[in-house]
Amino acid sequence: MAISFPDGFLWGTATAAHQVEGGNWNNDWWMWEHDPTSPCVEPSGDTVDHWHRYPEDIKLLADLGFNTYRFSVEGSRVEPKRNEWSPAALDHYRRVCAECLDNGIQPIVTYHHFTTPRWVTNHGGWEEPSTADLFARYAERVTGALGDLTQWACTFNEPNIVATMGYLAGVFPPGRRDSALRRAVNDILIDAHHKAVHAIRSGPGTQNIGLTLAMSDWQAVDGGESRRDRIRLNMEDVYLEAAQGDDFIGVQTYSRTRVGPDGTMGPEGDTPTTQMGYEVWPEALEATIRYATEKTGGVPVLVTENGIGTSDDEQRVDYVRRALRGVRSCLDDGIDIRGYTYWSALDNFEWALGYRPTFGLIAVDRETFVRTPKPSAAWLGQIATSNFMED
Ligand code: GCO
Repeated sequence: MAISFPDGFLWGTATAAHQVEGGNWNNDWWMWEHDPTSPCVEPSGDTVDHWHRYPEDIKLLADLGFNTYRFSVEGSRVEPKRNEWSPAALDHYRRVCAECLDNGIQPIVTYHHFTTPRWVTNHGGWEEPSTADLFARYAERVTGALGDLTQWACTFNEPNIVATMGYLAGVFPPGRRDSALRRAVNDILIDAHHKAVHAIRSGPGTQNIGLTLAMSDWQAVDGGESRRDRIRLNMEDVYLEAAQGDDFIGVQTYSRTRVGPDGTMGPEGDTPTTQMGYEVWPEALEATIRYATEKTGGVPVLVTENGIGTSDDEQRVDYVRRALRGVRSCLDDGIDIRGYTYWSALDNFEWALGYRPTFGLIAVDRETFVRTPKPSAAWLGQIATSNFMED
């Protein structure tokens, strides 16, 4: 049986500047990677040298059949010091957008994907309310340079992860563990999002503007409902509410999380797990698309990330197939889904876990930088080209 997708459906892959470009030494993550007290297993270094090799990568993605590519702009390159803007860096990202368009690919630009310039961190980072205004200025600059070439803008990638991992769990910079502070950071990030939406809308081009959210299929177990709802409130609900009125909501889903009366529980019984330790649970995508739609009051969905860290490429195909069935079932119920971007285009730097997890459709030799597409790349590219999935 073949499953079809709507005309004009966006099919793509995603990356983030710090995870693929290499040499992003002027941001908080680079400092964190080199801090012996952080949980990082290794530094990012050159990553996969996408900074220089983006033409080859974009061409490869186009040849595979994709019609969109989501990437992020590195703020520490664009504004390396307060009020010192880099026209060369902006020009670089303009060339990336142009390269996409020349290859028949719609760029989806993320303005902030986890990394924050060092000078912003010194200014107080995301605990400092005025950082929201600095971010709006930055959004205005980036839009001034790229707006006429782009139609899709994500202000923040997973602000809920920035707040939760950085200010509650302490595993992302700045390594804090303070639940009141985490809620304050949520508010500042939401303020920054709204200000950036306004700045992007005021600039050149016509953008679909939204934020992307790390979502999970939060499942209550043994009476864990109220605990589950409390966790989800500060993790997802406050952001979904803030996204009402946006042009889209970026759904990013990898697995489910079970919650009992005492809190989150690990994987169940013999459910297989991924390199990240998550349960292999691709059905979570359908559940989270439905939840995002309900909580935003029907804001259109773009699946901005979904994927699996695995060394078994057949398992990757199976995972995506099951996830796409869920997308189809949401479409059947009239939910407005604009596209699907797989995380990730390339094997890359997975934050504190370094280069161990392999999410990519394309493997990279980190000595020679040679790219080798995996069978899953051709499989998903074929779906992208035909807008059909054989199931
Ligand atoms: C995120 C980020 C990506 C990750 C991916 C795999 O969702 O956390 O957008 O940078 O690499 O999710 O964990």
